[in-house]
Amino acid sequence: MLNDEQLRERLESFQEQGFVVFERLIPQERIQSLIAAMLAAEESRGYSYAKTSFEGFKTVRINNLLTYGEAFWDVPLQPEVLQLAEAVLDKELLLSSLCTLTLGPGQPAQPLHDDMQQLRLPRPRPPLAVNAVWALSDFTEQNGATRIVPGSHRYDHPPPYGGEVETVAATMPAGSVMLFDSALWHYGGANESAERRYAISCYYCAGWMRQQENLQLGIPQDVARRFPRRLQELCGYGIYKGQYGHIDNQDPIAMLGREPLRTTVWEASDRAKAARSAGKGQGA
Ligand SMILES: O=C(O)CCC(=O)C(=O)O
Repeated sequence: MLNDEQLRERLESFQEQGFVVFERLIPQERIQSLIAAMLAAEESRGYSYAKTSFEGFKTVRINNLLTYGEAFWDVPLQPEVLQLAEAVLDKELLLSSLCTLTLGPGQPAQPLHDDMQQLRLPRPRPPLAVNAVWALSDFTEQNGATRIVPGSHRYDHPPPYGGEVETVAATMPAGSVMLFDSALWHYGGANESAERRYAISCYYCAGWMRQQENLQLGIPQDVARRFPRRLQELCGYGIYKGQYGHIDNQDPIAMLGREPLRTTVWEASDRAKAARSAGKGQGA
């Protein structure tokens, strides 16, 4: 975990530049086990490439990744990454999507975009989502390291989709994780190497937003029941600010057989009222 000073530094850098890189965060054995799990997932799906230019005709993207085995369950829970994402959004953030980004040789550059291109919200704006790109290969200029425009999350306009602008390649050694604000202008680079570029995108969003993947319906409940509690909460089994996401005033985590801890704002306000009255009674 980051200490207070490290967290403050990272947060300031994230706010200023729109991104932060944690270098060599993931140990070699973990990288290998994730790649092995990704290959097994690909095999189970018949090694199919994506079908749009945005996703990449020579790219394998496996969505709903938590359903492909326990090897992926720790990814959204990686302590330093989650700690920074929580500091940027808040502790009631959600996992928005988890998918592989395996760029095959010959994959052209992705169109320039930001990660909220469909939501035409005013800019600049407070961060609404944070993408954590896990580099499981060395990210190089040649193999398609993500290309970014540092500071562009503060621009007052969105990127011209697919436009040509000056970018820098987010080169980083395997095992590094780059977190960036969803408003940052970026795209996946072209893979001009002979090797695949392995990566995972772990995308978090504010707890009140609709998630990009429908994780409550997309992950079978018997699978979600086996997740650690924090992962269940990240997938949407929780109540944001005691109000958003409740089921008949109950914390939805009860559906997974867990003890509900969160109460709704209405219950909380009655309790606070009762406590205030009890306090007055004692004082009288
Ligand atoms: O593959 C990459 O490096 C970036 C992918 C990306 O930005 C996206 O799919 O939104």
